[in-house]
Amino acid sequence: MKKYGKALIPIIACALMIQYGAAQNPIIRNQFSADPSARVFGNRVYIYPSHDILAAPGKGRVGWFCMEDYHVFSSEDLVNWTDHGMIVQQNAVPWVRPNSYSMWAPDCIERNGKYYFYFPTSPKDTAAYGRGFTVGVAIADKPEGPFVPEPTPIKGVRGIDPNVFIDKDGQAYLYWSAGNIYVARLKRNMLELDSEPQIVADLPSKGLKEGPYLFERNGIYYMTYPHVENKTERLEYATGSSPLGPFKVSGVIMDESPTGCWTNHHSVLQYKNQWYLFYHHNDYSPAFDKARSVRADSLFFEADGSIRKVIPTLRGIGIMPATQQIQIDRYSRLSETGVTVSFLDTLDKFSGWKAVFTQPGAWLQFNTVDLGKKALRSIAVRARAAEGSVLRIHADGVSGQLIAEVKIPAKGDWDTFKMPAQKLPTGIHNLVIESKGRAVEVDWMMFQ
Ligand code: FUB
Repeated sequence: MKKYGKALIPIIACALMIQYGAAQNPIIRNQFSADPSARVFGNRVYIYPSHDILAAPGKGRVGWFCMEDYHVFSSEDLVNWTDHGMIVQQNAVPWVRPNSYSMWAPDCIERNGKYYFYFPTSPKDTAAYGRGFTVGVAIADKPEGPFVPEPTPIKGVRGIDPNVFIDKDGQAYLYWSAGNIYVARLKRNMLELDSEPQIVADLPSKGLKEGPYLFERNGIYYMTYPHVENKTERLEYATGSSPLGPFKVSGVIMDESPTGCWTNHHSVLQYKNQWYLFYHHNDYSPAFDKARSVRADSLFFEADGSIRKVIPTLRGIGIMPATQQIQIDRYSRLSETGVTVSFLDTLDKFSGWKAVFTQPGAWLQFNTVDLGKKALRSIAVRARAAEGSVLRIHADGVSGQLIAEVKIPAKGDWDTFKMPAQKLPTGIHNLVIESKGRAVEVDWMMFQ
């Protein structure tokens, strides 16, 4: 195998690792991200997403997708995510059209200790590779890289959204999309097609289909894909008895985005006995749906192997340690009136959200918080109030055990208010924060 190599190494060596806690949706909180391909490698979940940035004059096409590189993220507890930094950059790949800002949805898979990262983008040599998109590969010895791109893209692939599946017999398949979904066998080197591409049958004949993601469970092969049945994409699946199909359209995994994001793109995995759906919405960019954010929610199968529809949540996945900042605005439930959620700073949306209580008795519930094995002693809440108020924290429901009360003086400025807490329960609980006042904003709470 010819390696293109050394040019990339300095880029990767200076990549920053950032760690932050985000059990809540969206889970990637330091940049826009989309099209998550999530994989279990060793004892961690790795996410290989696309990286949306905002176009500007001379940088991509304003009003359209703008994507110049890829990062990889990982977590062991699904709460604390590490950004391992940039792994592939458009202008460091020899065959990519420079500054094409078209590094669309990727995938990554492991074979024999090597990690193969597949990405679709625009080639500079259109005579050789055609106009539009083709798919290339970068290879690493570790899931977080460094990744070294191959000098040329895979021959014979015209399209986007590569997805790779290795069956139990060791045969690898490459899926991709170009209006329809295509499949071809891959050679054992994972770099060349080993069969003519064929259209995957029998998926819906009308409406765009893209973003294929194939997995197998109990002998059923699930071909999952975003499909425009109505106006925007929803996640659907079809089942079959072979990676090549044919497949029978079997249901909807997730309805169209409630926030109007035209695209959705996903992956499905099992980690520590629970299945998860990774997908995207436009949480940090409600007005522009080409600046998206990766989310995750639990996914369940019925006894007959069908997939129960996933309802997107703010709470997301992972058991939240009580000693980390609990972003209660990512609630599991809330009272019918008297509480809303809005951005903390509309000029810096990555600073997150706040809960705004406007009515005494209003509450938010945040599920599965781990209060630990020994009773914690105090609680801290970051809040501000225009009128003095008291926040009451209950375990397991608004009429459940009162575990702490925090006075918030009418101060006007954000501050962290700490109170000793007595008789805090241990173990995992659904916590409720209830306001006794009518003008309180809360950023987070945590126990110490
Ligand atoms: O992220 C760019 C494109 O949008 C992806 O390749 C599609 O799947 C859609 O999510």
